Amino acid sequence: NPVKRAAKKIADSLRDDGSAPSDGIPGRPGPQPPTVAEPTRPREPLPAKPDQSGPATVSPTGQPTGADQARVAQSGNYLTNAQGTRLYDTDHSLKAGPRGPVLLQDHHLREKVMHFDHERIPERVVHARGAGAHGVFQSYGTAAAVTKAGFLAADVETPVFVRFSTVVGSRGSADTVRDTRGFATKFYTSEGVFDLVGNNIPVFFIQDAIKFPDVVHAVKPHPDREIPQAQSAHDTFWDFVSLHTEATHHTIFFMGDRGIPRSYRMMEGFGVHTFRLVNAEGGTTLVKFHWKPKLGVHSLVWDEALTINGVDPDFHRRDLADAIEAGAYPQWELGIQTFPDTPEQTFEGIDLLDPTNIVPEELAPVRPVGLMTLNRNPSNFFAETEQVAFHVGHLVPGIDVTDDPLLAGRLFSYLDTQITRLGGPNFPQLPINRPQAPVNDMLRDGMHQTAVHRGVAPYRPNSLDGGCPFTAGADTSAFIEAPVRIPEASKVREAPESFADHFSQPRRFWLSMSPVEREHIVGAYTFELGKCYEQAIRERTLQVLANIDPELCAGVAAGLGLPAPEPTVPLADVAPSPALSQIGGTWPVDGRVIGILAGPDGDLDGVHAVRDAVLEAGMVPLVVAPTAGTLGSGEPALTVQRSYVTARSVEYDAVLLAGPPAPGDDATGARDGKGAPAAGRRTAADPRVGQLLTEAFRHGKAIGAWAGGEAALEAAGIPSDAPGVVVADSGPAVLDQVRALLASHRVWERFAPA
Ligand code: HDD
Repeated sequence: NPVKRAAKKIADSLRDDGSAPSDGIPGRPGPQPPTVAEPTRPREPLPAKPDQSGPATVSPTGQPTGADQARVAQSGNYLTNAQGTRLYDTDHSLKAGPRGPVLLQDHHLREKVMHFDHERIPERVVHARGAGAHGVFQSYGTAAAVTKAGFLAADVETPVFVRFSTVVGSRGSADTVRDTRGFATKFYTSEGVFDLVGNNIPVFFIQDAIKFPDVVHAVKPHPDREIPQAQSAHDTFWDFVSLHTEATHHTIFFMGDRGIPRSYRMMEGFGVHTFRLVNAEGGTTLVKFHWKPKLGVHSLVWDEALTINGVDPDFHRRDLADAIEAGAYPQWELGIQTFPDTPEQTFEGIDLLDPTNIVPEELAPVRPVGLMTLNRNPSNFFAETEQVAFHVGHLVPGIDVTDDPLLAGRLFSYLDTQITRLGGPNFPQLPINRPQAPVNDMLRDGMHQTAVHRGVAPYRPNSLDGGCPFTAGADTSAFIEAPVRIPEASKVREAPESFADHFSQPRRFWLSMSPVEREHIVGAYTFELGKCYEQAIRERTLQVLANIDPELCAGVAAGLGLPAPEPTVPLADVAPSPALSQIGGTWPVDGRVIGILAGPDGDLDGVHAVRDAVLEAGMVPLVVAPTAGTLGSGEPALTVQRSYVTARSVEYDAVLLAGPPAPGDDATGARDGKGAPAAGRRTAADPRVGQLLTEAFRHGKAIGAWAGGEAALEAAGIPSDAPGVVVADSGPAVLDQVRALLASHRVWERFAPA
């Protein structure tokens, strides 16, 4: 009888084990198993038992499977279905005859359409539009005294992935809208992943995370019509920030030029909150993180940003990818401002737990601790840039959080949001999120589990897996929270009194701006409020501006045709922080784009020479001509990168005219006797050249001309002795001077207030 045989087999095996009751009846006392104490020393997890194994890592046909599959997702010569079965047709559904009904048994059709139906995942609720890049972080070791973080020790190289983003717009919105930019960095350190999830603005709209849904609901499109897209210029945003005045500092920052960066490569980044560093002796220091771009901090001008939104909505994304592809790797230094970790957690009277505050660099200098270089573009936008999941709670030993109430809420939100966005709790297993340190957690199962865990005891304490995994200690790189003393207190829903000053820091920002930057800020507020319908919102915002500075308020009030109110608080007596201004220095010109306008009659040898010199200087030359194709017959012929149809000045940092280019479609007449455009007026004759030049001039860009190019300037009404306009004998001579102008980013004199 097979049942009896099986029962005897089980009974025998139990007896062999010594664990069966003496009389074979379960529950009766008998010989007990040897006691297994919980092991006390770490060792590798037990090897899999002989009958335990996950999927083979190499299939019988030699194909990697399992974990390696992620790296070889597209391999082999033949189209297959998702199960690896080769397909002979992917263009026709399986039908009963060519005109017959489609058959339900067509698995390929169902699989293909099912997968397509689910290709989109929910976009990020904020920061939906972004662009990413891989790189390395090289530490200088200068932070070693204040933190034991391994990746900040001397001369350690750590892989990184960075995602830049706008905040408000959806995934398909334009890059150059006025907005804060996200600057999130994932460090794949040997002690686990550290995420620095920052912005290009050093302060935030709110002091407490409980207000985040409010500020985001206010800035997102109106719920009834879902307009405007990716804009703060509407009633609900200004309604909120004029009532919730702790937003004033962040708002003036992004009404300033930082709201429209020239490039992701030319933005600062900030950790915003104060964090806590812990050193090898357990000593703690408060810290603010800063990213300083090697190329300087530069912005667009508003009119330029508006044009780019239409002409090239992917402007920032393209700029980043092109620069990396061309080898012009963007670089940032990571810097720290450090403050003594006193019980008050203030520095020079500034509350360090209030994320609407900066500490001026003049009071606490930013000390460089390492260099980040972005040197590799993602190979798949979705797999990497879209699926990357950042979290302020991804910390490593040596870096800890503070009690900033905004940070506390973020520590919850970033884990939570990924459950919806990435479909379950196993998002850390996605290739872009995988730590590069060994992972030995006790998290199991769940949606999209791709790990094939071994062992039987994902719990602690255990004896069955030899007690593994073991917990580490301070000497074995464990993350141990700094034992910060919590002052005795009652539970309250309150902010500290020190959070109540909403105007002195915005005033410092305003006073730190140059006249040109102030003019831009006045223009930005005037534009945004001009887009609001509610008069009460405009008036209330003017009151906020009056509390920052009367000149700012008067400028905006004049633009809105409203009276400027008097301040309702005493104007703060604060010193400016020159480090906040973007104007006044000179920076490298790497990766700057030079448009070179030429026609067949232009000085093509000169264009060749200038092109070479531009490349030599690490900049990007783009030859612009009336039509696409090539220019001239010389060897090598000049490839035209932009025709008059596709060229707009907003793409270039400077424009050069290499003699009179031939006309495109001459729209304005000016013909000679044979119907051809009149010599010398040819360049001028094409309205698109005129538009390109006047735009570039208006946007404060350097313009250069030689070999007759001056005629086009004259026709466009641009005086050849205007600031930033260079006329010389040869292309290279022009380029030399233009290059010097580019080092200051723009020809600022052109914006001088009247
Ligand atoms: Fe946030 C995304 C930066 C406050 C909730 N945030 C997100 C990203 C950046 C920031 C750069 C995009 C990350 C990426 O590229 O995937 N956020 C900040 C900064 C803040 C801040 C600098 C203040 C100092 N955020 C903040 C608060 C909350 C959130 C107070 C919620 C209480 N943030 C989120 C989020 C997002 C996010 C909803 C959306 C997608 C994601 O997290 O992964 O959880």
